[in-house]
Amino acid sequence: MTPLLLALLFCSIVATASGACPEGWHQFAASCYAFIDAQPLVWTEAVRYCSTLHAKLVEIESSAEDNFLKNHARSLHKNETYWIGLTDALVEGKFIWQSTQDDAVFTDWAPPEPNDFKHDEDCTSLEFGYHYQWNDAQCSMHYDLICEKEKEIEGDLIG
Ligand SMILES: [Ca+2]
Ligand SMILES: [Ca+2]
Repeated sequence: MTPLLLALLFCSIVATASGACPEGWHQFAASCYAFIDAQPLVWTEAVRYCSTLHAKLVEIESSAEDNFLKNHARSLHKNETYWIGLTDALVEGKFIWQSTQDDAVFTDWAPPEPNDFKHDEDCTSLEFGYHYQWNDAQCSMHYDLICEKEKEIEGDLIG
C-alpha cells in the first residue's frame, strides 16, 4: 500500500471515529445540518431536495435545536428565510412534521403566527423578518432551506 493510500485510510478512520458531519454540514447534538441557499425552492421541492441528500427538511424538536439553527442562520448574515419540515396542509391548524407525521410539540411561532394569512399558508419557515422565529407561509414561496440528517454513528461503520 502506498503512503498516500495509507494516509487516506487513516484520515477516513479519524473522521469516522469522531462522528463528524459531512463537509459543509454543521453538527448539533446527534444531527448534521446543511443550510442550502444556492437556489430558493418552493416547499415541496425543498422536501425533495433534502431527500436527494439522504436527509429531511429540518424538524425541530427542542428549544436547544431551535436556538442552534436560529443562531447559525443569523451568523450567516444572508437575510434569508428558510423552509423547515412543518406543515398543516392536510388538516388546517394541525401542524405535523413531514417525515414522521408527528404533531409538533415544541414550536417557536412569532406572534401572531400561525395566522394562515388569506387562508393560504400551510408551510413553515424560519422567517428572517421575525429574527428566525417561525411563520406559516404560502407553500409556493421560494425560500432557502435547511436539511437535517443523523450524525453517522461510529459503530455503524467500524463494527
Ligand atoms: Ca431535529
Ligand atoms: Ca403567516
